[in-house]
Amino acid sequence: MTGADRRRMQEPADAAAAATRAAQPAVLITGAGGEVGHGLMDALKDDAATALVGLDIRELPEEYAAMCAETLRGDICDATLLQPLHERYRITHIYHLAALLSSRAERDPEQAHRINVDGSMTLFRFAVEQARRYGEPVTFVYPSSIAVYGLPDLATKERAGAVGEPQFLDPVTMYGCNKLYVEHLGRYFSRHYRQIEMPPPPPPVDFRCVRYPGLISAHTVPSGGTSDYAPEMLHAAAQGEPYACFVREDARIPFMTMPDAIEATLTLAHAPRESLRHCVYNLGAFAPRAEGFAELVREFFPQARITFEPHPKRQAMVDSWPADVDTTAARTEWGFAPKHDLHTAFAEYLVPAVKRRYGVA
Ligand code: AKB
Repeated sequence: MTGADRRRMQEPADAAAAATRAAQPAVLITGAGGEVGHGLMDALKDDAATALVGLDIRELPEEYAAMCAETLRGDICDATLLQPLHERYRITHIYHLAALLSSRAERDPEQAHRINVDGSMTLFRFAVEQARRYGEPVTFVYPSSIAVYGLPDLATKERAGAVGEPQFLDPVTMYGCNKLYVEHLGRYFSRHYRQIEMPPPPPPVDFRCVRYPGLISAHTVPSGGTSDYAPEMLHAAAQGEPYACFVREDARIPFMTMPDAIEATLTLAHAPRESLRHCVYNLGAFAPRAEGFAELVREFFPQARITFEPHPKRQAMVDSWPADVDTTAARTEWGFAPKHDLHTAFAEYLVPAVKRRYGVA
């Protein structure tokens, strides 16, 4: 190698080092105004070494905006929104939460594809540019979903039990198709990016993905999802309102509490790279039938008025999702260990917190 060659190789490294010195380390959260976004911001706000940058289509509530070094309001597909961040921040982690959930996505599939897929591609491009400038891959944390699965019928769902990550990947919803495709994009950017170049460039992205089950929070009621029947049932009972559940009594999918989902997402984000053998991990903590969930709600709120009035299309989506998921990979590779089972979720987290929230004795 000549001296000129050595200088040519050294220059980008020197430029990256200078840029790194000038820019502040930061975490970017898209969809920061949603329930997972709030949970992540609550958990990350005290890390003085890392700035938070929150992006959402809506204005962030003041309390959460105050946790951020910078907030961006706008469309996730708008690359110009992100452009100014390159100069100011070295983004170490992206938590890409912005998405249109499953029921909403079925009402406007084209829009869902734009937000869920094109929006993700905008973020991957942003990560590539960050990696080029700062000479380090960006840890890209992506919540996927049980919606990536598509079980063909109830008999197969019953037989399959706890489904593993590579099984039944034939989603029937636009949202599920979008999530599965972005999982593949993440694997591409972290393992095969520009593979034709010799030598191939270092991976711009360290992609880490969890497939969330239905999530239940005591503090927020989700909207636009199809697993929403469980949190809706609980929040209605706590407010003394009747609730007509949009799936059958025997409908069954996995769930976990919001605090366990936040904890798991952060644990995966910070797990040592060498311990991770997969890009995508199932998460889940309990998998009751809708009727089992209603029984527990009635146990804690004896006045609860719950009926079952299945919506055929939303029911079909839930029927296509697994009754349970196999979480062995997450448990063994990075120590996934949810604190709440179904009973402690109610007794120790959901019921005390929703009672406080709605001022119930
Ligand atoms: C939805 O219902 O769309 C989401 C999910 C299962 O990912 N909660």
